[in-house]
Amino acid sequence: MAAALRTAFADLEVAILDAPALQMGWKSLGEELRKRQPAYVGIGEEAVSCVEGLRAARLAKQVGATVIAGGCFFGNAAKVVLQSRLIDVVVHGEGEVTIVELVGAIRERSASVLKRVNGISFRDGEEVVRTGERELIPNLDALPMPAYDLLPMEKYGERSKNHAGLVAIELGRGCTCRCEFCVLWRQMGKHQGNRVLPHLRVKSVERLMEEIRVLMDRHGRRFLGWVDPCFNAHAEIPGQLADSILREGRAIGQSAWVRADFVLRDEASGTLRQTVAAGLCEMYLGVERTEEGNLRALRKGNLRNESENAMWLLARKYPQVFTVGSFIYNLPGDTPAAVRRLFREAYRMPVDMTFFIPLTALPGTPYWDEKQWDGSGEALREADFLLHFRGEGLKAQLSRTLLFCYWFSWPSERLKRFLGGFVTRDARRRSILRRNTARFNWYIGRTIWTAVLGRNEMAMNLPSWYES
Ligand code: B12
Ligand code: SF4
Repeated sequence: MAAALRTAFADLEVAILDAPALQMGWKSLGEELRKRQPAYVGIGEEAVSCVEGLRAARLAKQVGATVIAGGCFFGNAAKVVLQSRLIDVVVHGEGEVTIVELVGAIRERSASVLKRVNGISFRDGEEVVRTGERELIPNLDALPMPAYDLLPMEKYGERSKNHAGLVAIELGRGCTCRCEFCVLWRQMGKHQGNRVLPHLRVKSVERLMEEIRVLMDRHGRRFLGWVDPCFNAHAEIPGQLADSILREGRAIGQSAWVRADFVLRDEASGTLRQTVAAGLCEMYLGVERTEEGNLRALRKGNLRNESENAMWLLARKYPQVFTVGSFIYNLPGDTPAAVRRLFREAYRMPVDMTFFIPLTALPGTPYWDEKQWDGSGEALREADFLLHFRGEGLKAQLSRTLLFCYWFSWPSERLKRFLGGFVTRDARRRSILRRNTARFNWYIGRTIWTAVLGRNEMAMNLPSWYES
């Protein structure tokens, strides 16, 4: 979006403040805004951090900026966040074209012009106006090269042991599937009347190689974190890209979210072998559940044991790949017994690590209802995908069940991989396992300790420079 803005407006100075990367706490962020006096401030946040997003909006308002919000949270909660009066305009869906038209319209300072910008919501008096749907960008290669020069590139992965030289990069947008709980296919979906349909777009191999060359050669990046909701949704591009990476002798570490059925498909076509050879060494598989009924209800597909088969394939044929299985709990009808069973079945697979994510009523999913908005966003702090043990609700009860399982349930495959991980000759795997075990136990220890002290701290840890 920064690149799109500066390409469109030669007289607009564009900056990106990546506050966490710059270790910029609230006080210094306020000072920075006062110094720069921006005319427009754009913010985008996950639901869990929308309170922080609104806090940043307040700082921006204090310096007289027009505040624009977008992304998968604000874009799906426009009505309620606009009522806070901290946000002037919300951008829905894909941002690059809309932000350019929007800034052009704001410069003309009239609501009637704003109404002609598709893909936004804004207040007109007391009324919230939502304009027409924004068409998706048909060809992602038409996007300007990301404005890497505006980012503190050297900071990403600076102190990381296993992701040194990290950078976020996207192969495409959207997904071919439409899992019920997922906001991502909707965020980049195609609107048809009142319906949103899954829609996948990918960049060309030439364009992707151009980005990779700039990232590696100009910015010294050594690990690509693919941000795609589903990296292997397209059957050809990832494999063709891998061929190009290998042809240029550029093998580079990579991580990606992938679907199990596509892993199996890509093994059959030879694509998987190529992507792993080009450096894909960390794969996150959304397994979600092991029972057919729940997979069907979640519209996940993979009803024929594809997830387990993909995990076995990766473990046997590509042992250099670190695998993470993500599972969903807190479904209607879940009980501690069902979650204990899910845990055991999850570890029937040879998986290196698991995430158990509670079904969360995120804006943009059918589970969200505007009435859940509490006026500040504080209640959404629970939307952090982490275990929450306090209270008597089902989620807390199931979180405690999972904690118990993590500590005391050791199906043979889990024990084998856990112990094997500590003595393996694969230094990266050993290091990831050690660090994750330490982090997990630290998180649990901290949660228990704060509960003993009677304090109600946020589940996510805040850095020491947070308020500074
Ligand atoms: C990379 C990533 C991270 C990285 C970010 C590092 C980095 N520097 O890139 C890390 C690992 C830190 C991270 C952490 C977390 N993440 Co995360 N993350 C992602 C991921 C995979 C990619 C984001 C991305 O770059 N997308 C690509 C861009 C192009 O798409 P986009 O963000 O949608 O942006 C476009 C539009 O939405 C719009 N837009 C977006 N923002 C804005 C702002 C303005 C002003 C405008 C006009 C438009 C606009 O325009 C953009 C271009 O078209 C997404 C899933 C996904 N694929 O999107 C999850 C995702 C955003 N994360 C999620 C979560 C839950 C988390 C964590 C809570 C997990 C945890 N427990 O640790 C934390 C929270 C961090 C925090 N806020 O404190 C959820 C958020 C759900 C929600 N609706 O709230 C997502 C959607 C994943 C999911 N499965 O649902 N994450
Ligand atoms: S496969 Fe993944 S990205 Fe695609 S709809 Fe399902 S959960 Fe979302």
